Amino acid sequence: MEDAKQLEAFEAKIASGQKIEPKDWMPEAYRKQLVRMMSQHAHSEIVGMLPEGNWITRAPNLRRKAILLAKVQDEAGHGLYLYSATETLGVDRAELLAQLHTGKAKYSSIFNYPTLTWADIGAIGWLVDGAAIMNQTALARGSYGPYCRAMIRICKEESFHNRQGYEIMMSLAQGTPEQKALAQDALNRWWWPAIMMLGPSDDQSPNSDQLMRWKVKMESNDAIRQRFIDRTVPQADFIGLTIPDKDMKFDEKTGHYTHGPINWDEFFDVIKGNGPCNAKRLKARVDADKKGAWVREAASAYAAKQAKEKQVA
Ligand code: FAQ
Repeated sequence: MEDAKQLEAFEAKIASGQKIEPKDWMPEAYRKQLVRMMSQHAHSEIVGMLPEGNWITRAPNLRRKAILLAKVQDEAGHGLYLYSATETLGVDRAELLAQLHTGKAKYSSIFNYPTLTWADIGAIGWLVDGAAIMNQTALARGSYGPYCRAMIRICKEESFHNRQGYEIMMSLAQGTPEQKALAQDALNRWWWPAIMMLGPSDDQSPNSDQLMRWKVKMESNDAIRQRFIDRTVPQADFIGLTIPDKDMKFDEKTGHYTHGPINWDEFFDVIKGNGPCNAKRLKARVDADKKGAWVREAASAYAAKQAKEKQVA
């Protein structure tokens, strides 16, 4: 079959709601887009362990520590499913990690902000995992089988992460005035970065058209952002916290919240590497890779020895 016919069959399959699987024919642009997006997603999960990992030794009690440990381990698991899913597209994990370590590959802007207080752990679960779920439940309905299947499990775990974060915020908001102030301060610092992590506005999103045509993305960045805002503002009201946006109001006519201007200069600056923690995050990943090299070598040597013994037996 020549390419035009293959493309037609591929697009018809997507239009009929069937999944594309690794051995199916796919246009090179589809494969490249998936590798870009899925590997950036995998890197985000792994880099995303760092801001919360910062508080494991300082969690306020044993229950909170156990929950946070479990959450951070879940994020490592998400990274692993996503690297494996990306490998089904014929790319090597070492190559993807090299792209992260040399700064060629992006990871989510949100993880370049610092976690200054315990309340930030609540804000991350509530807002960052909350935004991630909005985005990922849409991605789970997409066209590439291995990515969608990874999303289903990831979303279930993110749902627990989201609730534990909201529960931390609720406890602080109902606590002493100082505790409530900590929660408000965390909301003030994480609100706008969480809004931005859902990607640039649709008119500045060069990848969206192609990704939506091929049902990798099921909804635009702005549509998901609006849904996240509509769901989150009442949650803030419920626990007595204030969204740091003086223009935020509910529009009775549309049934949606309208919001003030988003500082896209800040977003583009962060993704260019100039956020408050970019250098620190990248260094932590590069150092971890170097420190873990002997483990990978030992595991490979052991696997080679086992294979040899099996051959002899
Ligand atoms: N950060 O054309 P678009 C999580 C880049 S997981 C950095 O709109 P696209 C769980 C984009 O790559 C969070 N860069 O791009 C967790 C592109 O540059 P490129 C990660 C960004 O792909 C919680 C350029 O801007 N989730 O949080 C960002 O159509 C707690 C133009 O943008 C995913 O990765 C950004 N925020 O839409 C873990 C989900 N936004 O590559 C630990 C999968 C955009 O052309 C702790 N990804 N850029 O040079 C997606 O859904 C999409 O890739 C978007 C961006 C929506 C993120």
